[in-house]
Amino acid sequence: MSIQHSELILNPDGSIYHLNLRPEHIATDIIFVGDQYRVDKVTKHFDTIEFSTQKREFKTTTGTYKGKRITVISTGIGPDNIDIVLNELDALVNIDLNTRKVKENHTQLNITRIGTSGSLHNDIPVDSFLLSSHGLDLNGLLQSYQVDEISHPDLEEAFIKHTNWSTKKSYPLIVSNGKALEDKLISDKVYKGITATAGGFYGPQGRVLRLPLQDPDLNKKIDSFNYNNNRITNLEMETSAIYGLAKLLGHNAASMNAIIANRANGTFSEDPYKVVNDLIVYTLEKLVK
Ligand code: R1P
Repeated sequence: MSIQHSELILNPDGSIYHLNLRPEHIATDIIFVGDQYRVDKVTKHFDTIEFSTQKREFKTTTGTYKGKRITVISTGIGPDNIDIVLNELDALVNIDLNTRKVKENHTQLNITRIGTSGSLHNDIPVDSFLLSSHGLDLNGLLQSYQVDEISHPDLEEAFIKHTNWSTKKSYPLIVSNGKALEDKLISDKVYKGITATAGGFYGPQGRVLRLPLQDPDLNKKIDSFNYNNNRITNLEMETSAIYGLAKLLGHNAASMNAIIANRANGTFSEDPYKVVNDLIVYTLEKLVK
């Protein structure tokens, strides 16, 4: 069955709607960054650049690092953008854009996020690196899909009980990373834990400026959650969406976090650009090993 023009939208040049990309523009190894200006901070390390484009917040550059073809793409902020980026990247490799039919042979992408994040624990300090073992979906995006096969019911139920999670909020789905990519990226320099992914920066991450929170104690409860030595280490805004959609679409994903804030002791990195640049170099080196 071919996919309708209203569902799979192409631009006049045949590129996919939001990303402005055609299949030949992307590698199978992909790095996601949030900030569009971070794309150049990754690709400045490349040996060659073959292609670059930008539409809205989605800037894409493809080139090689130590001979390996890699695409770097900025996703902007939040899980809603991840829905666009992952579905469109998958369409570029797994749907024939001419016939609009799903290809018989599946292509797997390796997707590594290099992002910033806030630690929830005193013992995970600012300026450290953290790899997300799982994404905890606090934002509800994944509930639009059939997620039973990728969920972790025991962990999720324990989290709901521990936090007295409001039934008015979406179900907190927990999704694991792509193990093959974790094995490539992990080392004793990197903390590991469950990353909670919020759908906003202020209230959804427990920050109060002028608006009172539905549950003012939620961050403390998240901090004290421990189930069979699984603890929730950090908060950001993309990882669960990346992990969930990658799993559902058959791709490998890992999220690397530069810890720039510590929400437990109120500290913020004195040089957040340095830890991000260090994480970029670390991740590129691991990807080519
Ligand atoms: C919020 O300031 C943004 O920073 C974090 C959050 O996930 C959110 O996207 O990551 P990035 O620095 O990768 O964008």
